[in-house]
Order: sequence, then C-alpha cells, then structure tokens
Amino acid sequence: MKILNEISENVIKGDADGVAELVQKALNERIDLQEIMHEGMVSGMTVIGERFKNNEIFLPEMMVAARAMNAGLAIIEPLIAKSNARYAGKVVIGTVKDDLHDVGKNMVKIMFKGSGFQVFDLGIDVSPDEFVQAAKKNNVDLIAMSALLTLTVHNMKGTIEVIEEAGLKNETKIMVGGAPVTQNIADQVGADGYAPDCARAVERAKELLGLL
Ligand code: B12
Repeated sequence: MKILNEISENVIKGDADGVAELVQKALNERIDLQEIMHEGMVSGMTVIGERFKNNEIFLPEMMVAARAMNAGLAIIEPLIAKSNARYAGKVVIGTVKDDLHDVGKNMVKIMFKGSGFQVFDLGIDVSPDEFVQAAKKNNVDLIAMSALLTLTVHNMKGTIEVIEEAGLKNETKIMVGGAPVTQNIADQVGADGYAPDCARAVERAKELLGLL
C-alpha cells in the first residue's frame, strides 16, 4: 500500500513530522493499526538496521530514524489504549541497564495498554533496583524487560537475580524480549516467558497470568 511505503520511507529518512502526518493520514483512511506499525514503521527500521550493519549509515541516522518511529507510535498509543478498557493486570516495563533502545519496548507497551493492562514504563537504561522498586510500589503482576544488544542480554539475568533476591519471583511473572533474545536465552536468564514480537508478548503474558 502506497501510504505504508511512504511511512517506511519517512522513518528511513528520519522525518518525524512526516511520519506523524502520514500515520494520521493512514488512520483517517482507516488502515489497521497493526499494519501501520509493522508494514509502515517497523519495515523502515529494518532497512535502517541493515544499512547500519553494512556501514552505509552511522549512529546519527539510526537515532533520527528511531525518533521518527517514536513520533508515529505517540499518535497510535492513545488510540490503542482507548480501544480496550477491560482491566487485565499491571505491568512494569523497561529496557535493561546500559541499553538505550526503546522503539520495540514502546511497541510492547502500547500493545499491553491496548489489551487492558495498566503499564508503568521505566524507560531505558533501567537498573535492577529500579525494576524491583517499581514492581513493589505498584504491586505488579508482570515485569517485562527489553534488550537489543547481545551485551545487555546479560543484564537481564542480573536483573532477574535481584528480583529473586527481593522475594518477588513468586508473586510476579517475568518476561523478556528484544531482537537478540530467543526462547533459549529466556530460559537461560531465568525468565518465565518470552515472545518474539509485541502481539505475541500480550498473548504470552495472558497465558502466564492465567487469563486465557
Ligand atoms: C534504532 C537503533 C539504535 C538507536 C536507538 C534509539 C532508540 N530510541 O531506540 C541508537 C542510535 C541509540 C542505537 C545505538 C546503538 N546501537 Co542500535 N540499533 C537500532 C536499530 C537500527 C533499530 C532497533 C529498533 O528500533 N528496531 C525495531 C523494533 C520494533 O524492533 P525490536 O526492538 O526488536 O522490538 C520487537 C521485538 O524484539 C519485541 N520486543 C522488544 N522488546 C521486547 C520486550 C518484551 C518483554 C517482549 C516480550 C518483546 C519485545 O517486540 C518488538 C515489536 O514487535 C537496530 C537494528 C535492528 N534492525 O534491530 C540497531 C542495533 C540493535 N544496534 C546495534 C548497535 C551495535 C548499537 C550501538 C552499540 C552502536 C554503537 N557503535 O554505539 C549503540 C548502543 C547504544 C546503547 N547503549 O544502547 C546492533 C546490535 C548488535 C548486537 N547484536 O549487539 C543492531 C542490531 C544494529 C546492527 N545490525 O548491527 N541503535
């Protein structure tokens, strides 16, 4: 679809205003939110990832592309959150320590909100203690961690150890995700669940919490 290609191109160019405008236009044309997110925005980020890997672009281009994608997500977020009001549970979400990637985490957050979860977003570079404090304070059902770097996947394990030490492991389920994470890695770091994308994240969370 032409407009989805245009969204993708604007993510690649890093044109935040362009992405915001086109996402709004696509919504006005009643294009499905999932299609706008995946076929529009994520496909643009995939191209960016490939170009970075091939040394065709560098950090600043990746950064502006992510900013453009987040501008599109900001428009979608309130709409998805409004679409399903049934209360499903409470989730704390964040990108682990030393990791600054937040686009995928933001998508997972939006899907949780859209499925009736109350979401406490701790942002990026979240320390194990911050996860524990937020989980305790808000008495959450689920802690969700994102990591995009092979190096920071290790910090998921450290975070889960601190969660266990704090005595939260029995009352709170833990989910992990992000491009380098697999079910195998999730098992190794001691998580209760893993999902490869934001749609399946919600499904898996509901399974873990006995809501399906
Ligand atoms: C944008 C980007 C950046 C931006 C991030 C800005 C931002 N606001 O996020 C900036 C410029 C800051 C950046 C920096 C770096 N980056 Co970078 N970055 C990317 C890029 C191009 C896109 C990431 C992205 O947004 N993907 C789109 C989203 C939608 O996908 P996703 O995050 O995987 O999320 C989906 C699923 O994984 C899942 N999911 C995500 N989180 C969670 C959580 C849970 C609980 C669940 C269940 C599911 C889930 O659901 C999501 C949606 O379906 C990737 C390449 C790529 N294609 O992944 C490289 C990439 C991740 N970066 C990479 C690197 C190397 C770096 C740097 C080290 C570069 C450098 N030399 O400094 C730094 C590290 C900075 C740091 N400390 O974090 C490498 C990582 C290699 C590796 N395996 O370790 C990649 C793969 C690029 C590459 N091909 O080499 N980066």
